Amino acid sequence: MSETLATALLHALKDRGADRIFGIPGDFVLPFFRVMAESEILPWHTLSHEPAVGYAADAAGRISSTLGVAVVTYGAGALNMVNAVAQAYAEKSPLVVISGGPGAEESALGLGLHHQVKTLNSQFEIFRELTCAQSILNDLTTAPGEIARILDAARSLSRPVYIEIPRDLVNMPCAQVPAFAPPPPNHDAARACAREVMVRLAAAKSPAVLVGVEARRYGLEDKIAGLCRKLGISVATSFMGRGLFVGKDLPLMGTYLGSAGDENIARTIENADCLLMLGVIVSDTNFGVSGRNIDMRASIRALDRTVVFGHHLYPEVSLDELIDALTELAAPLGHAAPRPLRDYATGLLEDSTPLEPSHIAIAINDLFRAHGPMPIAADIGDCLFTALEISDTAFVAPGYYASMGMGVPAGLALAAVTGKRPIVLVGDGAFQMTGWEIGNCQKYGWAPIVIVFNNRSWEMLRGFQPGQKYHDLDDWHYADIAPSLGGRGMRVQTCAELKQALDTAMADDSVFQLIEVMLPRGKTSDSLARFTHAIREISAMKDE
Ligand code: S1T
Ligand code: MG
Repeated sequence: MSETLATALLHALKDRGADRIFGIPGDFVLPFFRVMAESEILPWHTLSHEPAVGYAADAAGRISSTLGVAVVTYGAGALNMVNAVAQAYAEKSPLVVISGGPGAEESALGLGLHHQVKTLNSQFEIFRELTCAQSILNDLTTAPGEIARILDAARSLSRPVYIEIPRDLVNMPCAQVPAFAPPPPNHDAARACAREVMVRLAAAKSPAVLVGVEARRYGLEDKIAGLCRKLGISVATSFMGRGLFVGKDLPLMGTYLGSAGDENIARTIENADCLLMLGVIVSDTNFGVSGRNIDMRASIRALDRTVVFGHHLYPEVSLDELIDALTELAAPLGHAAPRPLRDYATGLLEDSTPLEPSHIAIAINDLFRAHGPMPIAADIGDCLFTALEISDTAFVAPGYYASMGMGVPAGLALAAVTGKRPIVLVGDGAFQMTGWEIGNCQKYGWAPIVIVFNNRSWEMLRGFQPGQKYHDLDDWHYADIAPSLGGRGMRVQTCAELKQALDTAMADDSVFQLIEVMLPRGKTSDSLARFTHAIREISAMKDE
């Protein structure tokens, strides 16, 4: 099949599992955008602002353990997406950034080009800091190999990558891109490593397993569930790992959130005398509120293709290979059956009780009981902590880099990728950033249920720093805006009104449903209250 540079890139994305593209055109990327649209190699969606394009493409990759793809123009487009790509890097999401770029002739004019920053290479240099591999495809003979190198890095390292495609080469003939070539297996090292892990687990009195985002990024949830069943020891997910193992046969304890979360889980993880961490990002949000510092020397950390034991490590052992080698060796470790799952509150009273955040979690738990679980996208803010009180379901949220604005775009991506109706949990502050993207639902027939936690505040910040007026936001009446964006809006104040609004929303999947939940300033979910209390305790101890 004769390829052009554009079709070779699009076919290579599809061959490596990319499911769709999110983008916004601009003159430097119009030639590529046209091929993307007319070739129909991958479905594509345009949104309204590049931060949302980055968030949606990132979420599309996360929810299906594959590559997310964002296509933007040079300068104003790509640089508008820097924060979303940074988030993808920090949270190990394999987001492919494709930016149009200036052609050879115009680059040689010696004029400053529109959308150019300092030099024509500035954008490339900026993205070098946010990605694990980068290339400007300005040589058609090397382009196929370059595309393979970049996309394979995204797949293997599960980090964002950057490709700049000069607009004058888009339709030039180009050879096919070689098929995905994963790094060569390292079976001996994986087996040696697995033997050492098993020796340590068998010698431990209270071993435990903590699972993080790499389990999803590399599609290993089934394998890890099978390993944990064989070992028969307690398993929890990290905060970032919320939403893993949904529907899998695994006695999962729940999400570890230190002293801000379930104390059973905190005790099991923090007192483990051998903690096996599989794909866990060692970050402050995953461990920052630990009741006691987890002794990392007694832990085994498999992340970023390296397995670290205290003071020595096994390099170049993929999580996949380690799990396979462990599963071969694993046998029951003779511990008591892992503790059962936490049960989640249900039975919201349909009365005139004024709403508080935790009521939203109960109402959604009731909804899932009646209609089955729905995928959830959560933004940053109390909505993310409220989500910890919701029963397990497919879940996407920026729990580490913690940029606001991902909730609604991620919800659109969940609708597009899963074909299921998602629930979006978003605070009023975050909704003011990217909430308007729900106006794009009508052209794609998406009908998320968007729950806006309207506390007229940047409430999470008020918890860290009480008493400042700048945490107050005005009441923008978001429900009233919904119809002009193509959906339905309902504003609720009481538990009965919330229940009614959710029933109404479930009954109409023809358009998006925005439920604006009025919440008092100063009142947060139980989970966030524990989190900010723990943060204040820890900083108070440091000040002593
Ligand atoms: N800007 C962006 C893009 N991301 C952020 N995380 C912040 C600023 C800082 C920040 C928070 S939480 C928060 C801000 C501004 C307030 C969120 O307000 P809202 O969405 O209404 O949620 P809630 O009222 O439930 O807090 C984190 C700590 O960095
Ligand atoms: Mg708020």
